[in-house]
Order: sequence, then C-alpha cells, then structure tokens
Amino acid sequence: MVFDLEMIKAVYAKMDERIQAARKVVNKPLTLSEKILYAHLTEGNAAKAYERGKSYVDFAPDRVAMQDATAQMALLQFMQAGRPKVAVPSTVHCDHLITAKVGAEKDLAVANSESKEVYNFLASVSNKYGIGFWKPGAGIIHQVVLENYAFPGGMMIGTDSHTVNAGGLGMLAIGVGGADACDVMAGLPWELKFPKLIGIKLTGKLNGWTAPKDVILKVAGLLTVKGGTGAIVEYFGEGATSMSCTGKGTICNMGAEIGATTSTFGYDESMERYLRATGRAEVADLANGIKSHLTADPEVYANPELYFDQVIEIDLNALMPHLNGPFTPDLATPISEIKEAAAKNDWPLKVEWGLIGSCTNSSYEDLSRAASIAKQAIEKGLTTKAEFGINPGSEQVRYTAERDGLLKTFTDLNASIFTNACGPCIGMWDRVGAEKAEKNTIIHSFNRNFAKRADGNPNTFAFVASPEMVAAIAIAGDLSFNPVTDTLINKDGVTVKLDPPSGDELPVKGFAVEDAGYIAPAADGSAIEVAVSPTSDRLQLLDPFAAWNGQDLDNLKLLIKAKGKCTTDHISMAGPWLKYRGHLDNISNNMLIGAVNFFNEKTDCVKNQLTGEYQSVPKVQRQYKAAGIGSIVVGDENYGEGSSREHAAMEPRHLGVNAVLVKSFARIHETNLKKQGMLALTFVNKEDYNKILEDDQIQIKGLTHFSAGKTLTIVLNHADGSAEEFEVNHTYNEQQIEWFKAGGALNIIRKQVSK
Ligand code: MIC
Ligand code: SF4
Repeated sequence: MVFDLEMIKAVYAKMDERIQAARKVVNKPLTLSEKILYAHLTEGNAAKAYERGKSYVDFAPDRVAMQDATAQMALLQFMQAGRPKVAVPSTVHCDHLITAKVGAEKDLAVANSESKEVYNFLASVSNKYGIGFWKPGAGIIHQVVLENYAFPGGMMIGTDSHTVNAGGLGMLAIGVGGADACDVMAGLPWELKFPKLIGIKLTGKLNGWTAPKDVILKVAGLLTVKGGTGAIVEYFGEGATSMSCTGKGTICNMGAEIGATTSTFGYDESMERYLRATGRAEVADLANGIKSHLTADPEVYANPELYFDQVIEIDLNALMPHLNGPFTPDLATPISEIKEAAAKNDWPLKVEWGLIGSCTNSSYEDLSRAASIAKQAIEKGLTTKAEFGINPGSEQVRYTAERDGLLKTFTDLNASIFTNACGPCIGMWDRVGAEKAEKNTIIHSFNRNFAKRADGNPNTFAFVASPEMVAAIAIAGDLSFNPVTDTLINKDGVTVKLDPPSGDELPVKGFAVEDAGYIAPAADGSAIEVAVSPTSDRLQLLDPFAAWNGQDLDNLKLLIKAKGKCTTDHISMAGPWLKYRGHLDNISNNMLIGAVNFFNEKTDCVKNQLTGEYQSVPKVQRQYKAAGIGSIVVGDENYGEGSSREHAAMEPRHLGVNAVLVKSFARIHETNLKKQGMLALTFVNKEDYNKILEDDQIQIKGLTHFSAGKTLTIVLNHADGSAEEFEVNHTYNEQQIEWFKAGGALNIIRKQVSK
C-alpha cells in the first residue's frame, strides 16, 4: 500500500515552478538541499534568496513522524491547540518503551501490559486526530518511515533526532521537539534558520569489510559532535550512487551525531529499487518523471567548492572499517589502530556483548551482511565469545529475515532476538549484572554511546561499528580483533579466517509480512474521547506556563554549573525514566541528574544556597521554586547535544529555572528552550564561564529591551560582596522573543487557534 500518494503528487506537481523561482532568486545552479528547501517555503514561490546560516525561514513540511517517548508530550501540546484534525499526514510509532530482556515475544507482552495506559492514550489521540498509528512491535520509527513514508524531494519533521534517516531516500527530514511538531500539525509554518551546506563527495566504492556505517564513523571523526551544527550534509559522487538506499539511510541517520540539521543524497537507482521493493512503484514512477529536480544541478557536483560552504572528499576504496567510542560517537579509530589505542587508553579488550539493531542499522541488508559472518563462524567451527542481541528494524524486516533463515543463523550462535524496537539503544535493556557497575566493553551498531546509555552502567565502554564488524568482533570476543588481517582458532584448534561479509541489498524473494502493525485512524474522530486519569503517574495534562512578568530577572541562584559534555541524556536521562515522558512533574525528578557539577565534579550533587547543603539537583530546584526564587543553569560546549527530547527544556521550565547560559548549544535543544519560554543564552566571551562561582546571585539585564541581535547583560554578585558584569548573546528573532514574553510558544498557538 502506498500512503498519501495524493500528497506526494501535489508536492511533485509544484516542484518545477518552485525550483525555477528559486534558481532565479539564488541566481546560480542549485544543490539538492536548496531545491528541497525552496520547494517547501510557506510563502510558495521564492521571492528572494535566503542567507545561509542567517535568515530565519518559514517552511511547510509534507509530514510529521513521532515516536512514543516524545509523542506523548507533542500530542499533549497538540490537544491544547484546539484543532479537530492534523493539518498534514502524521504518524505515531511505538518503539521506545519496550525493554529487551529475554526475547521478542515475552518482552513485547511485558511492554504491552506495563505501558498499556500510554499506548491506549497514543492510540486514541491518533484515532481522534487522524494520525496513523504503528503499534508496539511494528518497528523503529525511522525504519518504518523509510519503508513506508519517505520520498525523494520531500520534507518532513519528526520528534526524534534520527528523523534524518529518511535522507537515505532523498528527503530533507529534520528532528525537532514536540512543540515544533505541534505547530506543523496545527497547520502553522515551521521555522528554521536557513542551513549552511556541507558537500561530501564519495569517490571509489565500498569493498571488503567496509560498510556505509564506516563512512559516517569517519565523517564523525572529521567533523566531531558539533561540526555539522546548523548545516545540511549533502552526499554525492560514484561512491554515493553505488551504495544501497538503506546504507544511505545509515549515513544520514548518524548525521545527528555530528549535530547536522539533516543529511541527504540525490535520487538514484538504489532509491528506485528500494521504492519498488517496498511496494511503492507509483512513487518511483513519479520520481523518475522529475529526476532532475531530485538531485543537484550538474554544475554543483562538478565544482562543489563553488556551491557548498565546506567540501569533504572521502575515497571509499581506501576507507577502513572504524570503531567509534567509547562514550562519544566521534572518537573514530580505524580498526588497524584499535590495538594500540586500547592499550594506551586502558579500554577493556574483552567484549561482553555484540548488539545489532537500532534505527541506524537494522535493515534487511544489515542483517544479511551480519548473518553472513555468523554463518561463516558456524561453518568454520567457531563459537561466539560474546553474547549477541539483535533488534530488527521493523516487522517487515523481521518477518522477511526469518523467512530467509537469517534469524536462524543468529540463533544458531545463541543470539537473542529482541523486539523490533529501540531496546538497548535507549537503555531499555535489562542487562544481567549491569548494576554491579563493572568496567566492561560492548560493541554495537547503534549511533550513540554516551555514558550509561545502553545499560545504565557508567563503566560500560560502548563502541559503535557496522553490523558486520559487530558480528566479527563479538564472535572473537576481542575489541582488538581485526578481521581484515587476523585469524581465530576454532573449537578443533584449527586457525581460521573470516571472509569479508556478503549480503543482499534487498531480499531476493521480495519483502513479506503478515501484520505490519499499522492502524489507520478513524475518518471522523470527533466523537472519540481521550481520557487522561488525574491520578495517573504516567500521563498528566499540561497547564500553560506563566507569561513573563515584564521585568529583568533578579536574584537568580546558580542551580548548577555543568562541566564538560552535557547531552540531553545528562539533562533528562532515558532508560528507566522513559516511563514518565507523558508526566511532566514526575519526569522532572530526573532533571540534570547526569550533569557533572563543576565545583565538586560529582553528578546530582549541588549546593542548595538556601541551606548550604549538597543535595540532588531536582530537589534543590524544587526548593527554589517553592521559595519563589528563580535560577540559572550554566553549561559548556554543545550543551543539549543528542536527542530531540523537549523534556530537557520543559523540566527546567516547569521547575522554575529561568535561563540556560552556555558556551554553545546543539540546534534542537536551543530551539526547544526557546519554544518553552526559557532564555537560551551564550557567552560572548567563553572565558566568562570561569567567572561564575557557586554562591553567586545572578541578574539578567536588558530584557525590557529584548530584541534580535542585541546582547543581554549578566551581573554576578559574588558571596564576598564583589560583582562582575559581562555580555551574553542570544539568537532569538522577533517572533521567538514573543514566545519568551508569552511564557512559551504554545500559549501563542492556543490564542491563534481559538480566534
Ligand atoms: C535517542 O536516541 O536519544 C532518542 C530516544 O531516540 C531521542 C528521542 C527521545 O529522547 O525520546 C532522540 O534521538 O531524539
Ligand atoms: Fe531508537 Fe536508538 Fe534510534 Fe533513538 S537512536 S530512535 S533510541 S533506535
């Protein structure tokens, strides 16, 4: 079945005119990213060129996707917008709340009972407002979107940072917070700063042990976790066209790890093959009809330096398999150098677990290439030294992989086949013994490996690799095993070598599935009641936040000065806390508990300035709130890196924090803070971070003249009676200043819709 074919036809029908208008105003050949951006302006045909990295632009995305852990908050907000139905095709996917423990069947049943209330809520809201619902077990949002909804040249937003995965099918797909999704579902424009453009030329061809994953592992090493901030990455070249569509998805997916707004590839035959294999021949035919609009103008790829802000070239013939980690996805080490790096850094070499799955690497091709390694191991008399866990990306992939014997190959190696869901990738992993906090190593094909992420153990060293490398290294049980050069001893004492992986890009016999897990919404949902129990500890209706009182902020306490990496996992941890994603007050009890306090290097231990005691962060903040005292959070570089979860912005807002002042922000988190009516500020002079002392009373001045491009002033009143003052930047435009004044963007939507 093809979803929303009419919508796709309508987008394509406008493409030619819109791109011509864009070419006129930009006045030079266009990249693919520009074509898609300009084809989706709210204003219609472009009347002027926008400045990359500067202009705020209103877009009209074609669709919205939400996963269960973020959809709860997005939909609680949408319910307040007062619309009878979503304005663009939208879907909800239940994938984040299923714990991997013993295997799919039992684990799914447990989730269905544990999270019944949340699933019922999401199903009934979806039914009421015309949203497609993918039930638990249907698969991971981004794989399901790639298989069913993504289309070349389209633009979508999703309440998850890895929405960018759909770039594998030539879309511009962008991760956002729930408040942004709420705007688009309510029919309002979606605002984004016109991105900068990074071009990555892929020459040569993947070969041997090297996989698409290694391209992005290498790029992450080059650009680091913040190198893509504010930019779209556009891949091109013979190396791009020669790889599979799902492989392109992997590369785009992990573009979230370099902070990129999104990544994309031009339409090519691999995409056409994928569209046809996933039952969307009509979309392939339509795309073939406007091919030249679905890739850059030829001049661009011939002379990329003239059209992109930055160009990188990677020769796939020479690219090595990489392992990235531990604790950050941009610490890239080619496999040939792992032995040395591990010895130097004291990384435990013994590998305890190999995990294959997550939205970035759970396609049929991924499973088939990893299974080719597992199969060889069995045939060559090897057993696996590490334990194996597999999360297929979707029910369609799982069903087909089972039919084709891939899953049996894994279970012959004693692998556990977990649910088609995020599972260990988001800390929903009941790993035996993790509570002992022992130092240990795991390897996985996921995208993120921040401390504690998979199993809650701060001493788990997690390395990211391609599925085939995960398979080989888990079998060897040794992080330093280089399958390209090294051999293993089998159970008969014979030396054996693994051949490079092989696999099918698409299933030879075609995809098959019995129940993909989709539930269509009611045609008329007006009579459907959405019930939220007032005594629920998992769901809570939202109360509007209070508007700004019109005055500068005075007497703010320093809640925490966070040191070093402070991702959204540090600000609002996932794993066991996911269950409170629909209950703002309850989830606020995890606020910043993972952030390291600069003054004592401890987590979740800050000075309560009212009592002088050291207590947990949410506890201290609740006391400030009760006393009617505001506060401020200070942070380091790339603050809020990682996920799209707006809880990381709503929790401080709910608990009465007024401002977050950092050296730099990750894009989605900065927008989330603005949307919720918080002040998101950056140091003009990063050294001023050092001036902030633990007992400071802080003032923020200039708010009465708050305007775009004008700095605000911070005054620090130190405990010894001295005071210091410095300027801070912000990126609020006039509309975003209105959000701040109204106490949050939702307060404005509510007004607009009720008019
Ligand atoms: C993640 O990978 O961290 C998540 C969980 O998918 C998040 C969304 C969330 O926190 O619910 C993301 O990447 O946006
Ligand atoms: Fe799920 Fe992990 Fe992908 Fe986030 S990164 S959507 S948790 S599989």
